Amino acid sequence: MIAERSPCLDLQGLANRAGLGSVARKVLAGERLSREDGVALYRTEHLHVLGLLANHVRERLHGDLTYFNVNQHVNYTNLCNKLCRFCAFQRLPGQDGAYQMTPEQAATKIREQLGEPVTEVHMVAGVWPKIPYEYYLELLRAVKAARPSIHIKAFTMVELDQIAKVAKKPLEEVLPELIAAGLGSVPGGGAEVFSERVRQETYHLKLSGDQWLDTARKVHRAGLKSNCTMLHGHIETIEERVDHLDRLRLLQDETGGFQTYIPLSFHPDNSEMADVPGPTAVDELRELAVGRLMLDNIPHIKAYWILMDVPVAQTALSYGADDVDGTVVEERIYHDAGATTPQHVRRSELVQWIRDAGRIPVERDTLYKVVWSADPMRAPVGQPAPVSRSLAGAS
Ligand code: V47
Repeated sequence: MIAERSPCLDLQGLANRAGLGSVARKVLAGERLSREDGVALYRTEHLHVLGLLANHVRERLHGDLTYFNVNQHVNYTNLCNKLCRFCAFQRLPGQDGAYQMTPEQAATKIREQLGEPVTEVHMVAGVWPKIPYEYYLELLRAVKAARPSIHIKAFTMVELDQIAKVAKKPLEEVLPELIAAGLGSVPGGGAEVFSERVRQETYHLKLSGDQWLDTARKVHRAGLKSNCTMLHGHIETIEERVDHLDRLRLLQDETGGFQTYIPLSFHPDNSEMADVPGPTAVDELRELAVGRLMLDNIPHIKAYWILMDVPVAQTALSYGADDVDGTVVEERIYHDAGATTPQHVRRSELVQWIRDAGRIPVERDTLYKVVWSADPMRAPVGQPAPVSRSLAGAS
């Protein structure tokens, strides 16, 4: 059992004074929060009380353990016909900077990192209907051939929907073929905000919330784990965010297939929504904390360091987050949209960032098996990452 960090803290008293008494009672009892509770958490001015509540849950589940992985991203094409207004990465053929890697070029990216202890490739890209089904299978096979031990986490629900379309087969038939070619799990992108209003205004050509969730359901039923996300800090309302979280939570009750929730901070630069300022660091901490508290059935919350300044990601480890993502190597989606973080960090830097935040670094693989641990007693190498109590269970 993982000890809680601040057993003497009068969290209930602090929450009472912040007007969050009834929410805190549920959090301390391990009870599910309602949509109204979610709205109250977003509206509170007492960010630190919100953070303490989220930290309580984070430490109840994981103690001080904080996960990272040694990974590399490959964005195999930026060709895209979805024309999302928030996206600075997409290109049409012939536009400046448009590209599509051949499977062999993607494999070269993998071979370039053979000297590093990479365990995962994260492959997401644009959606381009002229790319044939065989390309996706070849891409998976080429990456696997370049590094047979690598776990391929690839294709958002939106890409999978497109792959099934070009395959001219139901996704249920396509998924086993992708798995046979090397697919190991699915990333969390493409969900945006499930609100139909937001979809009509910003990403109307992409999957609706129901379609995204239904695709995730099929992915989980095929035996694959996935992540889930929410793109926040643009035109969405608090109620729309709560609705999004609640719908993720309901699907997780049904399938148990989500490993990690990642709030994606909107980056406005070079997009059609460049006039929208995007979230502040305080907004990012709030988003992570509310996610930790509402998503009582999803084991991990990721502060994806690429999206936020590194000190914010470190602070987030006390606002509900227990994962910071990985070494990344090369990232296009956020850097095209103005991210100023580095693109590549070394494994040793991730370890140091986590230690500097007062937490215990644990290297995991994609499915949260422990690869290396700064505390092998609490997180034994080769074992699944410990989640100390049943996720929604009472303390
Ligand atoms: O689907 C695009 C989002 C997603 C912008 O599963 C933007 O571990 C903010 O899937 N500002 C792709 N967000 C990223 C993604 C991801 C990232 C990190 C970890 C994981 C994981 C998955 O990025 C897209 C879209 O939702 N996005 N443009 C933008 N300007």
